[in-house]
Amino acid sequence: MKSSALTAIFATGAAAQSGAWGQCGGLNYSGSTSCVAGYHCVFVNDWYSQCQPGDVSTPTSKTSSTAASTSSAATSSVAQIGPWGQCGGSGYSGSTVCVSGYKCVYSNDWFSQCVPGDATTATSTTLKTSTTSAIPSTSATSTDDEACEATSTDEATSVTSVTPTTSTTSSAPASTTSTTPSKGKFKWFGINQSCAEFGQGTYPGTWGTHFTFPSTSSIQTLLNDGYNSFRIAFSMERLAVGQVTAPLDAGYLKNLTDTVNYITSRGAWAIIEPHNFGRYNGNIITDTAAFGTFWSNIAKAFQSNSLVVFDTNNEYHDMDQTLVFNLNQAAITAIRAAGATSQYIFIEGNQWTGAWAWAATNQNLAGLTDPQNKLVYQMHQYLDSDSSGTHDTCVSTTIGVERVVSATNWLRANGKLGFLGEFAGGPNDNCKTAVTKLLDHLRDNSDVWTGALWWAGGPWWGDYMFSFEPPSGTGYTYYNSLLKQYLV
Ligand SMILES: *[C@@H]1O[C@H](CO)[C@@H](O)[C@H](O)[C@H]1NC(C)=O
Ligand SMILES: *[C@@H]1O[C@H](CO)[C@@H](O)[C@H](O)[C@H]1NC(C)=O
Ligand SMILES: CC(=O)N[C@H]1CO[C@H](CO)[C@@H](O)[C@@H]1O
Repeated sequence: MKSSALTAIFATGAAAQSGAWGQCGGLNYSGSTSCVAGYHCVFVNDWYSQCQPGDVSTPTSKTSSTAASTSSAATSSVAQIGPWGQCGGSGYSGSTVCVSGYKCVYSNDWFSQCVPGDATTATSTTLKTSTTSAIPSTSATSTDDEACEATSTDEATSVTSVTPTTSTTSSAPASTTSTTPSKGKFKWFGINQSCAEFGQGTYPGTWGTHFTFPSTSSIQTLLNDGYNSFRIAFSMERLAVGQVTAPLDAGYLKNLTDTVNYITSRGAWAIIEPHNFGRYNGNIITDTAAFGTFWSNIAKAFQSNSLVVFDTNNEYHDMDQTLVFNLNQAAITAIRAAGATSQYIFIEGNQWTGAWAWAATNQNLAGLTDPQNKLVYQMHQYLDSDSSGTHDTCVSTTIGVERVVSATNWLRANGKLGFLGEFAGGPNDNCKTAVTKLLDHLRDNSDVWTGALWWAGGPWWGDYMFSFEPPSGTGYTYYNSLLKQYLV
């Protein structure tokens, strides 16, 4: 285990101190009740107090009687870190010893964590941080695929109502600073819907040739299966023709709106997403004011529909990190200023919004502000060797968990909510287990993970290995019964 070398350093300290986010109090807790510099002990509940950022001299209102009652334990020579506390990592100077029943497990170079388990059976889960994320070729513009169906709202034959479970447990406001993992239900769970963004590079292109819209009959099948969330990809270049600030194209907007309304009128969520990678016509968008105008125009169009979720852009990458912040903030500010105040806004980050890279890349996005406090951080994670989602093989059965755990920790440490907006696995046992473990991890941490979406459905996927298009898509036939176990 990588972090064990740190133990020696710490054991020399006379009065042990708990590390960042470590336990520092609670019933039956026998470790140190003082925190390392820059952190103070905050009462969470009777069983758990935690070292959180802040000065010791500014105690929070609820100073624990319980934490104080255990102060006699401060005599122990080696502090022990409580459940889910940090126990190692580059730059970390706290204790590397976990309380009984927990063991210190390497998450990544910056973070090791006390997880349930016997300390003697050390698992060295070496995180494979893939450094490349290949550009996906969504160029499957198979114009001749007769699986393609046009959006037609009159296909709405079986109007099975899907009750959107707005369970209060999982819809906590973004400001909630959760400190301990909790298992609950997802708020959003569903399928990406492709095709309106197809034909990339041909703008505006021709409906039915270069692009189409998701099939409402397929969406209905997925609604019947119980999915409650659909992420609809579209092209900025088709909605705002010629320039980012252009008034929205009436025809494309109508088709997008028809798809959205089909979904939301049945009580499900429609996440609308410019599939643009932070670019317009292939050029990085640098005019944040223009980007704000674009989002203002969209927000006005969907202002009254609170089941719409605004997803600022798909997978920023190879961009200045401050620009990624500024584009997201411009979108948030413009959406609210346009009067769309009830909707959630999904933030995406740099490095293809990859969960595996999030903590190391997108720290500045923790500073985004929303007057409505309804931001959710959307990340993507694939399970193949380069995290690109272009292979049907998965690295291992644990790769999904290994790649997202640092993001889980980031969300909790920053008091944010996350959402896994894209994931998938090939149709094989290895991937199936990896997907299962990944979803279990998200659900076991549903205090910070609000849900997930499979990539992807859409009428033009043909025999694409991940196609979730009913009735015969490869992903749909192989994974539907598994995914249904995670329905909200
Ligand atoms: C905590 O202490 C009480 C009283 O000693 C005991 O009954 C209980 O089992 C302990 N709980 C744990 C989780 O150790
Ligand atoms: C919108 O969809 C209709 C079919 O429902 C199609 O005829 C039309 O060309 C589409 N327009 C655009 C811009 O997508
Ligand atoms: C599996 C797959 O193709 N996933 C892609 C989903 O869409 C985004 C944007 O096109 C890609 O980055 C993903 O790789």
